[in-house]
Amino acid sequence: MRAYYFDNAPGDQRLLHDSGTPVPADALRSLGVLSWHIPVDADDNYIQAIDQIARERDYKNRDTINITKEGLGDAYEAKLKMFFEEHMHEDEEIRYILDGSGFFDVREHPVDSWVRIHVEQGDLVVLPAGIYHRFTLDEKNIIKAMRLFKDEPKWTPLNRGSATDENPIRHDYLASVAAH
Ligand code: KMT
Ligand code: NI
Repeated sequence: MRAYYFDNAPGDQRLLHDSGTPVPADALRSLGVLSWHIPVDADDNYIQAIDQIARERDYKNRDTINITKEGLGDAYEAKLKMFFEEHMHEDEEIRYILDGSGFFDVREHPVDSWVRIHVEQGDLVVLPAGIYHRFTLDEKNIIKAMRLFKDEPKWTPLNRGSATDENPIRHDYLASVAAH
């Protein structure tokens, strides 16, 4: 996993858009973004590592999502568009990348710069509830991810606007960032 400031240049969202300025792991952590690298191995050892983190963090459920033309069918274009709208969720967004790659862009509070996180196979990322973010495939156009969650996930994307700015979960998030 590699993180850097997004260059804000126009053009295909699937390109790197690397400004050349890296964002170190501790800066990501202070935004509440957690990450691990757990290689996907043929022996299925990675499952045990995932199970352990899931136990520690109380993620009781999981499923997998296949973001490809075949995996999403007719919903493909609409889903990709939705993923790339700036939004928040009232729950953590937890993704373990089983195959392929993509970009999570997260807003760095308080300056509101986009930090681009390139996730690849074996990366486990936790975006905190309330963080503004978006997702896109990269040029490989394929990602397969395990989604972990506690109970019934509240994954409805709440697009950024005056309502999300006043959402209590957003307020809790901002308080947690300020406390760092
Ligand atoms: C989401 O909610 O944005 C997604 O599930 C897409 C990314 S999964 C790697
Ligand atoms: Ni999201």
